[in-house]
Amino acid sequence: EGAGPQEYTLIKMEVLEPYPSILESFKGKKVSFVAATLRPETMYGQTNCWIHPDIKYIVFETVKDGIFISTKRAARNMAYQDFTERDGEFKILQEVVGQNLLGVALKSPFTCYPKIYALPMLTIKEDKGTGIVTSVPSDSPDDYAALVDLQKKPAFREKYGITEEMIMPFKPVPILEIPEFGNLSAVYVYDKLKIQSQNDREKLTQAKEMVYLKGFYDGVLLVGEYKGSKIQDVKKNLQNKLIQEKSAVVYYE
Ligand code: A2H
Repeated sequence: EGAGPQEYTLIKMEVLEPYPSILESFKGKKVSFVAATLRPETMYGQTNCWIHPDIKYIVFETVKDGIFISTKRAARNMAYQDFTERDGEFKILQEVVGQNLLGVALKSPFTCYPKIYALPMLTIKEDKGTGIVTSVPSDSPDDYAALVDLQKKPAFREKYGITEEMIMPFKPVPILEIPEFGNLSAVYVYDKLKIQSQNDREKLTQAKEMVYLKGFYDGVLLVGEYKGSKIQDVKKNLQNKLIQEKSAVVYYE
């Protein structure tokens, strides 16, 4: 990893009723899955949330933002960044294995889909961010590959109790135009490199490199209040907007 700390935007994905039985004791309280992203300007294109079925997550209380779900490791980091009452301390309200969070309905900022679902992704790393990822299949090759896996493999869906209604209506949304790659850049590189699945790691790394730099320097927003602007000029403004409306917070690790 690089020299200094990495800044992430933590997106608060709010759990919608009905709460899954595992979260029943939090009924009536605001509970958010928190997802670490480097790309706050892409939140218009969220179609779902990614959870690793085998990772252990915890439920804990923050001072200003309600109840969060993340890995314990991320909670500890947050406790040193003024998220909790006492520096470095956090109280585990509950532990929950990812599998039990799959299929949960969520409300997330900026996306055109009023309700999105928590779905399984097997390449999530336990030691990065919160262990929860927000999915933007239009612009993230990893997200697009994982979504296609679920769409074309019924056995994979069924193993985790994921229904068609949680996946099929959620098409990638054109939110950024990138010269040469068009307005669904992740779909373009996925097809171009003939990526087969979320486990196609080499090609996915190549795909990410292809879209990332080009997107950052030449990408133009197609939606929202900064429609027509270059990403590099408005990325910070969009992060600030999410923070001001209390849909996101800044987090370092
Ligand atoms: B990004 P870096 Cl549109 N395991 O957000 C695997 N991936 C994780 C993760 C974890 N524990 N935590 C965060 N991430 C993802 C948006 C996005 C992202 C787009 C395009 C590229 C992209 C929507 N998903 O990331 O290793 C999150 O996905 C390309 C790398 O710190 C986060 O930003 O560089 C990014 O990886 C952080 O990865």
